[in-house]
Amino acid sequence: MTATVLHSGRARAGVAALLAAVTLTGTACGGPGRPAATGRPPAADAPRPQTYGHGALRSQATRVVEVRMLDSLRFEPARITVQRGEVVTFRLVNAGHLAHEFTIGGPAAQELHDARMAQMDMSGQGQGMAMSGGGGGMEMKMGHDPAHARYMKALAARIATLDRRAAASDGEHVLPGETRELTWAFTGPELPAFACHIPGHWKAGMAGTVASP
Ligand SMILES: [Cu+2]
Repeated sequence: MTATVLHSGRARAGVAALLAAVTLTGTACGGPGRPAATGRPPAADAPRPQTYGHGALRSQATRVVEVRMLDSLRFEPARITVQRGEVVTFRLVNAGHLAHEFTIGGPAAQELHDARMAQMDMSGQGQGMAMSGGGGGMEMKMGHDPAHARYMKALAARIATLDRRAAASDGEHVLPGETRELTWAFTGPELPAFACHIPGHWKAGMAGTVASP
């Protein structure tokens, strides 16, 4: 029930957030040649711009940073310092009883992942994955609601738009009690952020920043 309420709030904020994300991304990417002018979406396997860096192999990392994922919907630490060009392995420790995830990337990638998670969740596909471990399954009560249909259509359009603009990103789901790793090369001109996109978590503040020393 709580998560449904959060979704409604997020839906209302959606248009403003989308406009903000698109504007930010257009600026941050500096127009590195995504073929938006053709009106044709890029191929699904087209390489993403590496504006914020890219995923890397564990063997390339020179440092391991442990990030704990807490049921208070916070990362600990929530601010990480990296050198430009550094390759870091994040050891993601879910120390709580809720499922969490860790997505690293720029603003459009974060918006895109959040919208995809909402789409899965609202269409009923994501219940097992997103809600496992919490004991509080999402209740789906909006199946034949025209407002829900409009929301889903707007969400799909938003995802298509963001998908054309998002730079490279990477993510890991971490179930309660699990530890997973994700390696990222901070080689881009911009530094990414990180966030948890289990429905409601990002909006509740489960996000972190990356800064240079
Ligand atoms: Cu989370």
